[in-house]
Amino acid sequence: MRVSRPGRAIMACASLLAACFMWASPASAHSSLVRSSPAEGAVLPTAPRSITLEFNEKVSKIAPAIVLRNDAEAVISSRPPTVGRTTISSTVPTGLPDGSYSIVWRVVSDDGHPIQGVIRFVIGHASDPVDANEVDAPENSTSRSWTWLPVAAAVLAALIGAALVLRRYNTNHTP
Ligand SMILES: [Cu+2]
Repeated sequence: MRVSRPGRAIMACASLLAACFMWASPASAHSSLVRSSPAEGAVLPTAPRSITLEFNEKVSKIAPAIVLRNDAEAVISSRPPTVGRTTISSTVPTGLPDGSYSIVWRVVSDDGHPIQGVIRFVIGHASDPVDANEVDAPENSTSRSWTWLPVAAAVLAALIGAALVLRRYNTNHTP
């Protein structure tokens, strides 16, 4: 059967989307952050000595990252973290002044998918609260991938519909 060029393009698009869809669907299998020290939103009287993140399952040793930034977005520390079975941790430089800080972390799940997030905390008084809008960093990618899933499904359905209509059109109208 002959399929027109736009028909073929649409079908290629649809199968590409289907691949994305299938890739995204096991999102629930990703590792997720269980707890951290410092905890999100913590107000600490003194600077922490280390940062530890604990996940619900084994994490990969591939390219873990813990980056500590101050409220001016300057990188305070980006030492390569130590990787345990379900944890990553890194030491914190001494002599940190009071203020708001953010920890941007990234780790590869045991299933091979990278996950990342941001943890905000304050050293000193709570009078300088961390503004959630201040840090323009990615949220936990697990929740994000779920939000576009229905959209992808709808687009995929529309494309498959279009491809079917085009195919029927071509079948009926091919001389
Ligand atoms: Cu995964």
